[in-house]
Amino acid sequence: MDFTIHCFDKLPSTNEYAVSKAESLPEGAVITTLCQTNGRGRLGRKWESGCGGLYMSVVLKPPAGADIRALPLIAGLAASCAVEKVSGLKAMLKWPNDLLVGSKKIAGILTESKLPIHIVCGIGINVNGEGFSPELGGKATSLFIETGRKFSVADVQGVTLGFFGPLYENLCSRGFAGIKNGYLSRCVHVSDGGFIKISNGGERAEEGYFSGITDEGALLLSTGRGIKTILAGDVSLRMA
Ligand code: BT5
Repeated sequence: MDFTIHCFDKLPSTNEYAVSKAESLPEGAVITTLCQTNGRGRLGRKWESGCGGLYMSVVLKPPAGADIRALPLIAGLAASCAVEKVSGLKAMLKWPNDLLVGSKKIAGILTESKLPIHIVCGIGINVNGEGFSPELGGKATSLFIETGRKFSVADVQGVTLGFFGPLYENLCSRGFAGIKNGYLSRCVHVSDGGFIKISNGGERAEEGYFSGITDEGALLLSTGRGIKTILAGDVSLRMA
């Protein structure tokens, strides 16, 4: 897949920009900026976006019939592979798409679509940030904080896209089943005892043990009342 990079000094949000222009931009257009003034997280949350981080949104136009429900998972996988390649750090994946180093978040993914055929995949990686606001309560980290080294954000971007392109093409043509083992090999739930709590907006939280990922990218949770298939939600980790 060919990527065309559109680079800005400052934007409110690369996702917001890419979603608003998705119709006229070709597949593979990448919107990137040095900092965001209104970086978005999921469910209306904020993404802290000071200078020195990677903020990019990729415009995707998947072929009709492609099952891309696992897109956030493969974007997380690409980011995890890239973090390891550039820094040697093993960033583990917390379903569906957070990247953690230890218990701290180093990257996040936000997929948004305006129309069913235009999907924007936003990737934020904390690269050279030296600190975060107190609101994050010490729960965020960066490549710099973890290694004491500064990195070229452009390199981190290029390496991330280098992993993302083939994974996305694979997902479109063959689905998530063949990628799943790669995801699981970096999945924190497999290695941490597997006890998790899932909240989903106003709905009652579910608790249970991680029991796998489906071929579509949903999480299987083993609860006292059987195995539940979780399609979306926020996962908190709790060691068993
Ligand atoms: C995410 O949301 O993790 C999705 C983040 C996506 C950011 C990218 S940057 C490029 C593109 N353009 C955008 O506007 N967004 C995307 P969520 O799972 O809802 O996590 C948000 C939560 O993470 C916040 O409520 C904070 O607790 C925490 N947080 C905020 N900024 C952070 C940061 N820089 N590093 C680590 N944690 C952060």
